[in-house]
Amino acid sequence: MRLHPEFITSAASVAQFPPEEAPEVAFLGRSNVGKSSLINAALGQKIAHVSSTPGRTRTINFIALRSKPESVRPDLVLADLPGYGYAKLSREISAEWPKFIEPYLAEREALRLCVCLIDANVPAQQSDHQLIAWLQSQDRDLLLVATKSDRLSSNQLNKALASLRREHNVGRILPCSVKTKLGIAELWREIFRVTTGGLA
Ligand SMILES: Nc1nc2c(ncn2[C@@H]2O[C@H](COP(=O)(O)OP(=O)(O)OP(=O)(O)O)[C@@H](O)[C@H]2O)c(=O)[nH]1
Ligand SMILES: [Mg+2]
Repeated sequence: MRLHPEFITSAASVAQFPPEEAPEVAFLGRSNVGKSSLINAALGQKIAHVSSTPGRTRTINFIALRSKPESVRPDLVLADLPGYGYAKLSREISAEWPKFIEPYLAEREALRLCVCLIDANVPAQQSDHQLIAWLQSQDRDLLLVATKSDRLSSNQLNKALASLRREHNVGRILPCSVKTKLGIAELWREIFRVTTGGLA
């Protein structure tokens, strides 16, 4: 199915969130982990902003997806969230988190799936662990994705995934790469699996 993406809005407060018209999927992870890149790779279009400067995404950026471009309501909405864990920005991000990011994750009824990105090349991080545990405490559906898998040999990748699964105490982590497109089809299968009903 071809989905037509359209940027909706950038929100920096709860008041700026768009109406809840379709199931939503949030992309979360530390600064520079590859959230915006994965969204673009999944859509086959450069719609989310990618930068080599960590912490570039400072707002929740909403993208509407429609199976028919003329539809008024979207069929699905993707949310690109600000990154966390980057030292230079951590104070500002921690100030923003309770203001609108935590309310989004705790209260947004349309939110069906939190795609949590972790870097396959980096050992388990406390900040990721805290977020994953907090989302679990909120009963959110999670999908853990290991990004930048192209930088590792298959042997290194298997070892890294085993260690990350153990450290984060999760049964499954989906390896992805925007370079080789590894994991992208599986990511869509997961998104459709949890959002069925919202897609005609
Ligand atoms: N090799 C490789 N590089 C990647 C991959 N995904 C992202 N990158 C690179 O990682 C950097 C950060 O990517 P972004 O998509 O901007 O990361 P982000 O998580 O959106 O970052 P913030 O918005 O700052 O939180 C860019 O230089 C990307 O080109 C991947 O699968 N493989
Ligand atoms: Mg980004």
